[in-house]
Amino acid sequence: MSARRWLMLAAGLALLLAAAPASAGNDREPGRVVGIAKREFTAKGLSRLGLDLLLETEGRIYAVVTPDESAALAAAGVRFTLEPDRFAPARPGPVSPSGDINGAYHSYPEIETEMRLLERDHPGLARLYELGESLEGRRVYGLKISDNPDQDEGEPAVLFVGCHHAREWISVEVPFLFGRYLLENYDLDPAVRQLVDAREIWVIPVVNPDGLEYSIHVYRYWRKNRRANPDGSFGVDINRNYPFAWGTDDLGSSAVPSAEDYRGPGPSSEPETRAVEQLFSGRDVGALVSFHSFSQTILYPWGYISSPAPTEPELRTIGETLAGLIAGVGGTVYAVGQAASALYLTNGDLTDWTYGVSGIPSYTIELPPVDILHGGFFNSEADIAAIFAENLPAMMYLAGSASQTGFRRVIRKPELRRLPADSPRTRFPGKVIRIESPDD
Ligand code: 0X9
Ligand code: CA
Ligand code: ZN
Repeated sequence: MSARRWLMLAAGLALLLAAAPASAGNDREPGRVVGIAKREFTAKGLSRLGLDLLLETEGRIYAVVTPDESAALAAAGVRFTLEPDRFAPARPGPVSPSGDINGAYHSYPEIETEMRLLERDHPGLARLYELGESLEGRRVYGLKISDNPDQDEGEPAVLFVGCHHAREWISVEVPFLFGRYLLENYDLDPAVRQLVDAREIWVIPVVNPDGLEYSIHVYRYWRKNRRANPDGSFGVDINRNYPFAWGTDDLGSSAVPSAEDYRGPGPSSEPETRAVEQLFSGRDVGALVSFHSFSQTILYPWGYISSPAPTEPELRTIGETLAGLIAGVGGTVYAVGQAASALYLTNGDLTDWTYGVSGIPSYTIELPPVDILHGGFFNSEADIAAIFAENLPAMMYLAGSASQTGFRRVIRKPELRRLPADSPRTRFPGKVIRIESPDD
């Protein structure tokens, strides 16, 4: 299922799940999501209200409103529906021991803590870098895993990136767990040791920290970052913002700010995009995986045109090898194909950019489930370990084979900011989490 087809179903699904109880014990009262007919929205000039617009689909506009705003809508006689903003998991999993609203999944502060612990516990192998800062001031972290991590040993770098899209929570877990696995098994498994010694493995579990927090605390289906657009809507699709074939047409991305695939006002306009770019541009990267969900598909460039990439046979062969390794673990089938034809046209996505500027094998892996009937963006907490396990051999293989395949070159070499051990954690600006309890 493509994201677009999913969008068509989203409103219907929301109604279907409306009866599901919100997770118990929430201590915050975020804004409510309302749906308003587009005709009424336009006729009554509601764009002037500056509501936090989420998306427009099937003739309705969805927005997040504060209690004051919903009272104002009601007073103005606007007909709106109250949409559920959080849903129970599609498949029952164990209740999270922590009782967090995102359960076993990592929120931004949780992943920040974990990344720092990994560096602290494996000082000979791991270094944590701040690649950039999100719009709301959260760090985009990159963890470098290699022997002699303070030295540039000229080893091919391999990047594993997650969470371009806020609601794709499983895409945070897989790269993070891969980093942890390498560090915890370095002394135990010769294959891990060999790999880590010969490579620089970089994991960036959360490219879009502001969106992730918004998806956890306000609106589960949030996709983009949290850019305040001039038309009152929010968000740029970071995976349409990279500077290769950016905005070449309106099929692969949208120029409309409220659209789910809004490409932004210009290439690399978003700090989250630039954070990934500066890591990539400064290193001799040999391969890259950008994790997304869902549909169990391994996609390779091009996404912006349907004609084959210059090294299409190699991209396909490696992709099929990855799929074979995944299926070998527990039988899960991931389809393989060129992004533009197997999925849909995209322009400005990460993998077209990395392939376009350096020719390296670049993959988008759409993690499980296979379709919306199996949960869509909602993986059970119990499935995290299995989804990581089935992807592990493929990640090991790609990292191991990354070498002189592309026409690789270092584009520019910016200095990355190493985090001093005593640097404070990200301070939250408090903008993203709406705490508006009517009782206050
Ligand atoms: O649309 C996307 O950005 C990705 N799919 S998702 O449903 N997770 O949003 C796919 C990107 C595929 N890459 C290319 N087409 N180049
Ligand atoms: Ca090294
Ligand atoms: Zn995605």
